[in-house]
Amino acid sequence: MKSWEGGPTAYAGPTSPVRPGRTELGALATAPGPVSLWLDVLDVTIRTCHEHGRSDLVAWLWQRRAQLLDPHLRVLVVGAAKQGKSQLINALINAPVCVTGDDRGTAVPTVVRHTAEPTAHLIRRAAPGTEWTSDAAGPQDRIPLALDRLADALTETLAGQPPGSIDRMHADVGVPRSLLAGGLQLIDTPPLPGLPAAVPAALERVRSLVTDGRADVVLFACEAGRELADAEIALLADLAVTFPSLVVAFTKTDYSAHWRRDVETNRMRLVQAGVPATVVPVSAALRARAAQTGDGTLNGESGFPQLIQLMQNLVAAKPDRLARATVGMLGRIVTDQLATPLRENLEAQRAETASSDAVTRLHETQRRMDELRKCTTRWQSRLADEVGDLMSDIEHDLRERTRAVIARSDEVFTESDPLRVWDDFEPWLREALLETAQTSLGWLGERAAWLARSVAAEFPPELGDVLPSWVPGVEDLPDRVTGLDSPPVEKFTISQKLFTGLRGSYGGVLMFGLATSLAGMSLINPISISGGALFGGKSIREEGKSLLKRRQAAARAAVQRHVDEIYIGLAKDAKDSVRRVQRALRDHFTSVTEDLQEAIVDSLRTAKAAAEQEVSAREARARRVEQELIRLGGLQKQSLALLQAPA
Ligand SMILES: Nc1nc2c(ncn2[C@@H]2O[C@H](COP(=O)(O)OP(=O)(O)OP(=O)(O)O)[C@@H](O)[C@H]2O)c(=O)[nH]1
Ligand SMILES: [Mg+2]
Repeated sequence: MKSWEGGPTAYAGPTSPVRPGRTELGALATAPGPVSLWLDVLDVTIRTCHEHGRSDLVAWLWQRRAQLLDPHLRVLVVGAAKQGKSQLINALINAPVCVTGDDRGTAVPTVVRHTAEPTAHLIRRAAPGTEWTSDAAGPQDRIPLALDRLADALTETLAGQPPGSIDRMHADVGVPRSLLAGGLQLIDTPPLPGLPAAVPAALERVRSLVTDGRADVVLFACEAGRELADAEIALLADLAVTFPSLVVAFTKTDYSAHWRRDVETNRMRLVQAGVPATVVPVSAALRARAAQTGDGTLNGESGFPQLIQLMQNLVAAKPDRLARATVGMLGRIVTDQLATPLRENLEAQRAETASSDAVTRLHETQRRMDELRKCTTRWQSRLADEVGDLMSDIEHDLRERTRAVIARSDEVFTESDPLRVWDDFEPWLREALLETAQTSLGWLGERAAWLARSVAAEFPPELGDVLPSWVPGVEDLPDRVTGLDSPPVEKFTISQKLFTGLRGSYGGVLMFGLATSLAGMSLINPISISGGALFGGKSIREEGKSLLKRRQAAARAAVQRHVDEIYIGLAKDAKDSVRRVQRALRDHFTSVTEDLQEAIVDSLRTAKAAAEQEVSAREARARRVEQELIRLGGLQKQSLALLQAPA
């Protein structure tokens, strides 16, 4: 091809015909060698997206598939305003087909392609997203533009269009150029909004441009005299994810004295940002002058021969290397997008394992089982402790009460003669002992009921009322309180009194008789008889007192023995009762525990089965997800292999 071709009708060289069969998808799909390889990977990727229900990705990949099978290489020229985009295209084909100038810019995308005869139309598409092709609209929506004053004609025609319709318009320019005849199509675009200051709007716009413009290659234009802005680097980094061939053209090199230094700085920045782009410095002004003067050296200095070579290489690379690399990138992105929700799903499943209903129920049931075990130990200890306390308390109570009865009896028999008071004392004693027995055993009943409640309190409250329906009592005790016969008492009979009186008076008579005999009186005289009577009376009184004391002591001893016997009997009855209560409560609470244990074991079995079922279902789900992730990993590997395949 010539380095330049002047004017839209100046093309004289042979056009490169479109290779036969390359436009037909079927022909390419079945083509042997590398084509079928990347196409196979792409088709598997599309199928996988379909299986994952990602219709958005399917549509996107179908569009890229059709595009890759299209032999044309569509180069989308983008960038900030006034960076020389339109001039670059004009200079590439040496024809003023794109609107340029400081006073007016590009208003609608302009597709510049090869035609045998120059043509220019403004095309009104059915919808903004409709493909920018020459046949994107019917004849009534194809507005012819004057070829000799194309830029003015386009500007004027656009000015006459209803507001809001510009979004659905693009210009379609056909020129006979050998460069374009190879299948290259150049697309000029309006400036990206927000650049070079901010990236979001530009990013959104460039994404819709590459989709609607069916771009194969993106050429980003930037003036050579400045550094790429951060927003521009970010935008290029985003494009580099889906476009294996990014070209950054530094324009207007004639305008900047230090363009080489600036271009190197920008190249370094791109490398540092990880943007694999081919950097081409160009000057449209030098190219135009070279075309006018026919100066080959100047044309070389303009940088356009390198750019043309690059474009031709890309056209040649499209069916194989470029398509492979594109499919590799698409495969990597798509498999990542498909794998992300699967990985999240896997994570969520793992998180669910700890918090699932069945597992929570299982843990809760195990906790209840542990609680029941602890509770069993607690209530058994509580029962044993309380029974021990009750035994000692009841014995002590009985002992105290019977001691009080004995003390009262002692008082009675210290002051009174058992002979006289026994008939009144004996009923009192029986009554007092009966009352003691009733009070102590009644208290024992209350303590037994309290004991039952205190053992029941050791069970967790959520189990409800575990008290026995019966009240542990102390019924059917033998009647231990019996009557007490009068103890055998020594009575002071008349003959004993007479004998004691005579024995006492004998001494008195003798003593006084001997004393009075000294006075010459006989041994038996009135004085000695009086003395004898005195001594006899005293002996009778002393003997009477001594007999009373012996009776009282005998009565006290008899009462004490009697009360002790009753105490021993009552204490035995009380202890037996406590043991009976203990056995009854132990049996009751053991049966309550067994019932609870049975119920918990049942629910433990059910919860375990449910948890196991859930775990195995989850594991099966996780296995499926993992297998799918492995499959996606394999697909991604194939895609990466396409990226790394030698050119
Ligand atoms: N000196 C010099 N000026 C240039 C060169 N390329 C473009 N220009 C000038 O830069 C200005 C803008 O050029 P355009 O090609 O319209 O820039 P653009 O990026 O298409 O502008 P918009 O369409 O508004 O985004 C015009 O005045 C051009 O003449 C160049 O290589 N050298
Ligand atoms: Mg422009």
